Amino acid sequence: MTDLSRLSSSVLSGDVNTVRQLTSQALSDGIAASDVLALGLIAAMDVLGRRFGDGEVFLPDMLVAARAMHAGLDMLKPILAGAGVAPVGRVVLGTVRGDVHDLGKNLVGMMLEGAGFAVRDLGVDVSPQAFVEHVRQDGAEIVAMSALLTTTMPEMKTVIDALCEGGVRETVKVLVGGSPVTETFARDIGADGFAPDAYGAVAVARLFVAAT
Ligand code: B1M
Repeated sequence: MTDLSRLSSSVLSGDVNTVRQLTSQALSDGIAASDVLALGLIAAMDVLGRRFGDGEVFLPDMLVAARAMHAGLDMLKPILAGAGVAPVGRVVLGTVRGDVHDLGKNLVGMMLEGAGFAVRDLGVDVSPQAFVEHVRQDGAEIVAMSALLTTTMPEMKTVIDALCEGGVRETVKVLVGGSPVTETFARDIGADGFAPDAYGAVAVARLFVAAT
């Protein structure tokens, strides 16, 4: 049986080939994709965050680890996202302006796709105007924003303001998340929902479309 702690260590050391090999092996061993994700890939990021906070690792270490995590995520995506499901709603997704963290946002996108949502992923460092334009273009029912920095969280409010100014606030539900984001913060900025993780994001998005 594949040792998922070895997978975590390979992510931490940025060993892309071993990450691919162990991810594939774990799936062949019958380990659920969600366990490979949580216990192998996300676990590594938690360790990395602690080490970065303690000054034991630096930005380049985080970059190589993130690249290795992407390699594993790419292999899990087809399984986590499922296939050929009719869209149950349209989502415009992005990491807010000034923020380039995308692993959590990508997971949210994958899970939403897996739950049957059509997801327009605008990427990272997304301007408020881009959110508004794509809501209009796609006729989206949900705007989903991710922020990983305390300094970029306020951008979420700026996006909500832009949706109001653009006359589309009433047509969408706004979902926010990311490690520094809390339910209270979400309420304070006028978002419609908050989720602590990608699974929660799907649950909230389902509630949104059920209510329309
Ligand atoms: Co950065 N970074 N980083 N970083 N980085 C953090 C976030 C930090 C907590 C590290 C630390 O200090 N311990 C810290 C933020 C401190 C703060 O603001 N309080 C930090 C910092 C300071 C920075 C820089 C400022 C460092 C510098 O330049 N001095 C810089 C900022 C760059 C920028 O954005 N402008 C920076 C840069 C980077 C890298 C580019 C090197 C890299 C990102 C690579 C990439 O994403 N492609 C990076 C990384 C990897 C991290 C850590 C180590 C890991 C983040 C991650 O991917 N986690 C992180 C420490 C940590 O979080 N442990 C850290 C795994 C991911 C699956 O989890 O994104 O939290 P997460 O997503 C979760 C939930 O939050 C939730 O669901 C996901 C799980 O299911 N979620 C949502 C996320 N979005 C959601 C949206 C939803 C719902 C749920 O609804 C729409």
